[in-house]
Amino acid sequence: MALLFFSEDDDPVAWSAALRARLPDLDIRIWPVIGSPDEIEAALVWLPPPGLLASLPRLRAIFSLGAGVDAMLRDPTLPDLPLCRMVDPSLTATMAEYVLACVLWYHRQFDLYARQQAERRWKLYLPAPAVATRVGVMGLGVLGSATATALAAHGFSVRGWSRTQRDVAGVACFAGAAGLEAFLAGSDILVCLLPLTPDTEDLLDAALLGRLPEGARLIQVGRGRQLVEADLLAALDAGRLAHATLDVVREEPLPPAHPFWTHPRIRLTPHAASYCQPATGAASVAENIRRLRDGRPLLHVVDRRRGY
Ligand code: NDP
Ligand code: OXD
Repeated sequence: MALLFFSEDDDPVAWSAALRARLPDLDIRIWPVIGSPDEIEAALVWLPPPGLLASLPRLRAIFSLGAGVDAMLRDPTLPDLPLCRMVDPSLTATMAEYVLACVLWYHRQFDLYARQQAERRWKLYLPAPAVATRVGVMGLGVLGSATATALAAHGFSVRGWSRTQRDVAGVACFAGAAGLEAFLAGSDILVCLLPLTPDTEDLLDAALLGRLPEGARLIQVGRGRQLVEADLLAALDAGRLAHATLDVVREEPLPPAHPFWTHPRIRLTPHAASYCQPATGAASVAENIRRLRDGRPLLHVVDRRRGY
């Protein structure tokens, strides 16, 4: 079986080595040197150009190098084959670490102190205990539940929101439209870890941000298209929101003239919150290749009707 590898962000050499360590006979074709397209039966990809997967006549399964598959699902030519998303301990651990770091930064008022430094002001605010900071995590899936658990372990008061009711130890769980208002009302720091679907596109708008407590902070690590950017700017400029950390934006890379670059209450990272290490990620891909060869059910198959 030949596997196509396509990614402009991931290291094909490291991935090939990690996969061959588990499947020594695997024939890996790294784009654009793919040989005969009709020999390729599986594809391991991140942001493949639309039409690439449809050009492989004997393709049987698609493995995503990322957890979110929204970009692939937007390709109208995407073959109707099992699409498996990435579930990997390093992706999960780095996301929990990133969000914990951001929450700690807000909890210890580093955003306030950064503004004070710019004004040459020296004023102490006594630190509050972690339990006094209420963090709301939108999305309680693989990444959201691990992140909420890490925040709770640090002592924060954590709540989570999902489509269906979840049960995460140490986390107050809310679900669906009925639970959203109460969830938001108790989120001093809102973390978005939702997949991008028709239901979550533009979800973070003026109405939603207006339901957060006055002076709340936002950590956006889901997908850029979930946030109405003009509504965030309005909420920050009106003082309704105190600050936002954005790892994902509607257009990546962020265009040079975009107001986010210089906004004093926005901190940006370049879609860097979490990363799947080949050394660990290859284990789940190799397992799925074994299952594909043996005709067994694949792991982490996306439900295309739900969009995640
Ligand atoms: P999962 O599929 O495991 O979890 C998704 C969660 O979102 C579930 O709890 C689901 O609810 C909830 N959800 C989905 N739709 C809705 C909705 N309409 N209303 C309420 N809740 C909803 O995904 P992961 O945790 O693995 O990944 C989440 C997202 O994180 C990815 O799709 C990607 O966009 C983003 N991501 C960002 C990265 C970065 O570096 N910035 C890196 C990796 C991922 P339910 O439990 O009921 O199904
Ligand atoms: C992902 C990402 O979805 O890195 O894995 O955004």
